[in-house]
Amino acid sequence: MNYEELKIKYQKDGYIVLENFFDIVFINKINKIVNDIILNSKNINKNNYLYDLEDAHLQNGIPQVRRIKNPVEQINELEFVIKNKKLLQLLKCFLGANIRLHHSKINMKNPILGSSVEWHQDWAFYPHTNDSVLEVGIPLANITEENGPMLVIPKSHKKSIYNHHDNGYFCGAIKSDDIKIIEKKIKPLLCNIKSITLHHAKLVHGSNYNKSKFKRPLMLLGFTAADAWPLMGIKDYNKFKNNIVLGKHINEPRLSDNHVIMPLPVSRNEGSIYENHDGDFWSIQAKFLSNYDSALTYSELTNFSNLSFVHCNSITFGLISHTSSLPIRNINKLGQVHELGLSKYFYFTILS
Ligand SMILES: O=C(O)CCC(=O)C(=O)O
Repeated sequence: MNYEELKIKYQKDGYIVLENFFDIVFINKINKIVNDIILNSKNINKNNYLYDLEDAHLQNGIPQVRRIKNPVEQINELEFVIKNKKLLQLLKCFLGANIRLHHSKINMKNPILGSSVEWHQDWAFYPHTNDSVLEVGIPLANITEENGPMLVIPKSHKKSIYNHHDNGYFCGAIKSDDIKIIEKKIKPLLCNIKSITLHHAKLVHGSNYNKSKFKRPLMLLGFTAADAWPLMGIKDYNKFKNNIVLGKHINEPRLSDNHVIMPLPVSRNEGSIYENHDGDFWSIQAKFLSNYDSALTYSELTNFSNLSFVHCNSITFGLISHTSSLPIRNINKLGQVHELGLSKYFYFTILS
């Protein structure tokens, strides 16, 4: 397919995947720099301007970086990525002759721990005066079903702009009631290293946690047409001007008819998309045992406990409801796990 045909596909579906776009030398160069950034995270123990850390960071001395923030803007050696001629040529076809870098990030998605990303539209985070806004994905490893590929809802960029608020505050995630309707047509963006993905800022997307033994680093670069101006304003005008990667700065924003819900007021615990949900959560698992005389054991429940308290954020209470009349063995080793077994029901029955 030539770029014009790809553009038609992108306009129709809201995303495209291009296999073998870069050569391996280009990707290896990025990976070498990224590995050094990860190694340097050994010196820090809380989130800062560059690092968004998993809760398990430095447990057993192992760095667990969730996201590298604005790497291209902050690490000079990575500038070559946004200067790549082939990439700029492709973007020119999609966004026109004048293009601005909006942001960059690398989501590391480490084995087992790598966090999921809730369903969202990038447009909800950074609405602009027009929707010539997209994000490029550069996988820094092969992306498979198991390691938490980005999931997209094809054609959703042409439908609604969803509310990304929780209790009146912007939380960066679509409400679960809305998701029940849109989640039906999920498409995982599986691709090999050297590929590139493009998705429209209004496309609904998210991703699961990494179930594999392999990390899934994904570099994401947000670009806009230079005449798309951010509705949330410009903090640093010089930086805004300097972020032009192709063509020239344009001081006359193009206005187009778009539905916008402002990402305001900001979340009370302002942080990345991984952290913005307010309040805390419970995790619940129901276990049916045909023999109610056999007790559930610690080893049968370690996955539940790990997923709840190591992998997820903000889960404060884990509940196992089961059909054994005996208590769970060694439940105290499972963290904040509590049980509601048959003995409790018998107790309620006798009392009532
Ligand atoms: O890392 C992913 O799989 C999804 C990334 C994403 O949508 C985001 O960071 O906004």
